[in-house]
Amino acid sequence: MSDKAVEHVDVVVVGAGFAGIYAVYRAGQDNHSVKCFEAGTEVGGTWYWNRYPGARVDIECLEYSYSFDDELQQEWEWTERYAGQDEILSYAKHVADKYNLREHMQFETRVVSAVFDEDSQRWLVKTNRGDHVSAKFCFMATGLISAPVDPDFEGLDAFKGEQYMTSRWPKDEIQFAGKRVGVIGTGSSGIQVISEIADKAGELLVFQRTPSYVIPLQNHSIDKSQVKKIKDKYDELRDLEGQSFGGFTLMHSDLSPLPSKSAMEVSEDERRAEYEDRWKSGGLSPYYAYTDTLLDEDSNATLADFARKKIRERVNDPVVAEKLSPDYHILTRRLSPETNFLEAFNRDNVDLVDLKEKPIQRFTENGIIVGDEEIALDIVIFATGFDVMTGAMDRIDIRGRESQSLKARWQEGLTSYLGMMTRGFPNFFWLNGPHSQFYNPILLAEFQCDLIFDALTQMEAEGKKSLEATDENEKAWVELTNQIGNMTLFPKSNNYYMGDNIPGKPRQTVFFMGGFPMYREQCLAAFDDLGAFDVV
Ligand code: N01
Repeated sequence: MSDKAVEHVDVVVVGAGFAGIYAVYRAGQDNHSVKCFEAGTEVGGTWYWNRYPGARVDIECLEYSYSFDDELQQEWEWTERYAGQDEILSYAKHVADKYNLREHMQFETRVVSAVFDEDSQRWLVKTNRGDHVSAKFCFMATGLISAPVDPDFEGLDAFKGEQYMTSRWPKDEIQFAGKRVGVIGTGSSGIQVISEIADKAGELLVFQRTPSYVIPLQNHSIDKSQVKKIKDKYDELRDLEGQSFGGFTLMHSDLSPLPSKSAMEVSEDERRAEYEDRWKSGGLSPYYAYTDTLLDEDSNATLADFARKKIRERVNDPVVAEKLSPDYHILTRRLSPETNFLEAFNRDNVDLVDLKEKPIQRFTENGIIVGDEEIALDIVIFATGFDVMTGAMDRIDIRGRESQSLKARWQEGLTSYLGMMTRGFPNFFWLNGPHSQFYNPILLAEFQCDLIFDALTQMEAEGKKSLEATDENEKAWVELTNQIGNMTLFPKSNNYYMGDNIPGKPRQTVFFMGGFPMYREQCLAAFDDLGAFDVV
């Protein structure tokens, strides 16, 4: 395809998920001309692509939503405590429409390269449809968990059944009735799809390599009196989110989002009661039970033992329960809130295939060979995960000063300043990306955008053109991020937080794990007067 004429804008935004939507909004508020490219046909990002049966958020919706405009917070009515994919997608569309953001967005267009031009000091962005945009500032809103790992199984081409990926689910409804359906992968996506289709498929075969720790989501219709209380004082909720580690507050319970004790400081009875309360509250509440669950192996073991006991209580067959019980440090892989996932294994039409006992050998025309047995399938669903944090940007040819490639740089080890930018790539920012705090992604995108756009305004007022991390500050940030990561238990298990699911990815934490209050403090100090940057 031949290149179109070069379009000049102030800001280019890549991706129209929640972060991209807000970046486009902020750019408009600051009177920047802006162009946003999105590969999907709609806004929504994760909630556009992951439309598999059962897809649902696990942060309460009143918190998993924008905070920037009280009118928006007040007018939107969620129907469930944890909304499903279609409702969240409707919310994203509503926001895009309310603020007339679509006029700046071009859909079904994938950015293929972003190259910094030293002469013009601008970013030249190209797409798979021949677009050619020159921008002063480049924002990557490409998602933290958005680059799927494509299935790479021997013989897959020969398989004659239907194949789907949870992360690229088709818009048409899939018929499962009477069919033999296989699901490969038992992370959060696999768990949600398995729970949803267990009673719809003729037979369901769950191919599990690593079990996940699970907890009931405890979803229910929204409690209108609770909503009224929140809406009357939304600011208080948003403040509390900002004080919490992860940007969610367990609002539908009396449990505290700000833990103050070690699990080892309390008696066994007190601890058990605390965990029981958290299981009743559901969702992500165990993350906040004690201060040291992710720091101390003994504390961690108390929660892991409790979670395994709950698995045994819910699964009838003790052999299956044992196979569904993880043995690694709990929370070092994502806890998966679910609805009736474990009960699915009590059904006659559902079987667990333990890939640790019998690994997948290859696909055939009719199904999969595990160990030396062929299992016939009509449908296979891959829920095999993502190249987390770096993957989406690595798939674009991004080149900074002296043509250095971001992907090549990151293959040597992850670099960033404040999880938003890196040296050698001036005026280039990412949202919710590598080294960002592990935090409610919608609120984090707002926080990061606000800091960056305010900085751009200040910079331009001072007649400056370029903002870039200093070498010294970047090194200190990388060191701090890795130091904190190494204080946690994450390096002690095999997980995507350390890049373990991607062969060849350098092993180091891809998230900042210091908690939002610390992250915010570091960011605010750095952006104060822009003293921490090279601004020219
Ligand atoms: O991906 P995952 P996900 N053969 O990486 C298995 C968010 N999310 O899409 O661990 C066999 O967790 C792999 O096995 P193993 C949430 O942050 C949130 O499920 O490599 N199996 C693992 O079981 C979540 O953490 C919600 O041994 C293979 C699975 O595939 C993140 O997205 C819902 C395999 C991948 O699990 C990612 O979740 C959904 C192979 N060759 C997602 N390769 C909410 O509830 C991989 N696997 C909000």
